[in-house]
Amino acid sequence: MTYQNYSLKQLQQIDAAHHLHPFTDHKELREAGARVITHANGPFIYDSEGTELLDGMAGLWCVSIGYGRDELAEAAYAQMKELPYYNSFFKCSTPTPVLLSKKLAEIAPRNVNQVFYGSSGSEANDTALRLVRHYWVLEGKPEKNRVISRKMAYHGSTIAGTSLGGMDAMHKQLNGAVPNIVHVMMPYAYELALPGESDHDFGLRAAKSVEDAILEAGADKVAAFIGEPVMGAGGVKIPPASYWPEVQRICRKYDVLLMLDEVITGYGRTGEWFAAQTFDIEADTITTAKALTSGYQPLSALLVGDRIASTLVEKGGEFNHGYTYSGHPVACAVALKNLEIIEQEGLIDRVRNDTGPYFAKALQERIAVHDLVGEVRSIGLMGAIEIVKDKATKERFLPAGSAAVKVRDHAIANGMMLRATGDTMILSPPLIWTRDTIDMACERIGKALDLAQADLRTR
Ligand code: PXG
Repeated sequence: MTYQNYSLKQLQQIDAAHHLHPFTDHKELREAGARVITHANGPFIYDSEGTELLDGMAGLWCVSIGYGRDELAEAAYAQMKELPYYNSFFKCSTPTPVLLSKKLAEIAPRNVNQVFYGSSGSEANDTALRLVRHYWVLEGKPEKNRVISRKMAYHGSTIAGTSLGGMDAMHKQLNGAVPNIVHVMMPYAYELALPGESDHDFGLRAAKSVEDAILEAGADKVAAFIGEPVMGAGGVKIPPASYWPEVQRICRKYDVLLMLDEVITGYGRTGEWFAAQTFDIEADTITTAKALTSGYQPLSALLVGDRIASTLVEKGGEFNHGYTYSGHPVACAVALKNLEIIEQEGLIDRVRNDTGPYFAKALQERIAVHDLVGEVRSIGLMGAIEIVKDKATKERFLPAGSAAVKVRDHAIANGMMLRATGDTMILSPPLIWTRDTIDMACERIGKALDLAQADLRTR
């Protein structure tokens, strides 16, 4: 590759001149210059200066089997030579999406047996929204078109994704969302539980906000509820055990479809193939992407439950929706190999029985004790660290988010890539992490917390 002929400074200048980045303040970026990641191996990424960083975010919640896996490169190469592309429109198909669909039907919850492909989680959620609304039209209830979501949910960045999501900053810039989507409270006990309210009771109260929204609109107007089993980008918010069973009960009671967004939780992150299995949720649609290919190719799979799929098939008529790259042969070949590796290496069992519990214990014993930490929580290999000024009162540093950014910057300077969202540090490591990698991460995060604390004291 020819980038080696460019200096870091030149790459940064060209980047600033021509490249608009996602979720970026471009004025700020142009002053600082981008960190240029040039290569990666196993759990480590390397920048153009040769700095090695332990990747605590698996790229962006996706590189589950780690970097530098020749098997995936070879699967892509072989497929590109044989058939780089053909569409799945007009009664055509190609072998790899066929076989991937079979595999996904095998590993998905029992009521889920059909797959619709796209290239990103956002696209898959767009498909999901269109599909549930189309379902109710086919069922003769076109007025049943409202979708209930949650504040702080992240469902992608297209117009449908942003509208389904509950991020205020994104809605402001949308300046006009897809109609008939409402947002209820999130199941985030750390900040929203009332004094003395148990986790159990809080979970029921958060679920009741879904019922209240259904009753307010009228059940005959509500198509579906959508939620991430564990809210990811919004800060790894793990609901109390009482939450999902109650949401499920409410959806059944009012005949409201249940849409799960497993773009982050899918393919092993919570210690089962899907968080639907971890939380025992029966969903009508499951949105997946990211770890489906470990990020080696862009691919999303909307898993569609039997209820919707059978109506679609039985009632007939064309579903007027699809993408050029739906069922892309190369992306599907890479996904098949990726799932095979996850299985062969027993990565999901390892998360459930070994690294997940070890990660939870390490965070509790080594990170939660720090003065700057209000709470740690984790499920499988996704975790959060709440940064506070005062552990007892949960008071935060001002301005909001500034302390977490300090922790992040010190972490990066100490060889640990992790992310801050608001005042929450997020961890979502590759599933190949071992106990040793977890130890290394905790040591580096601990150091970052100490250094941030020293800064904050002198401020
Ligand atoms: N749903 C969920 C739950 C996601 O986390 C999407 C949909 C959209 O997927 P695409 O492939 O269209 O990006 C996501 C994506 C972050 C971050 O900062 C998280 C995501 C994307 C970008 C940044 O944590 N998740």
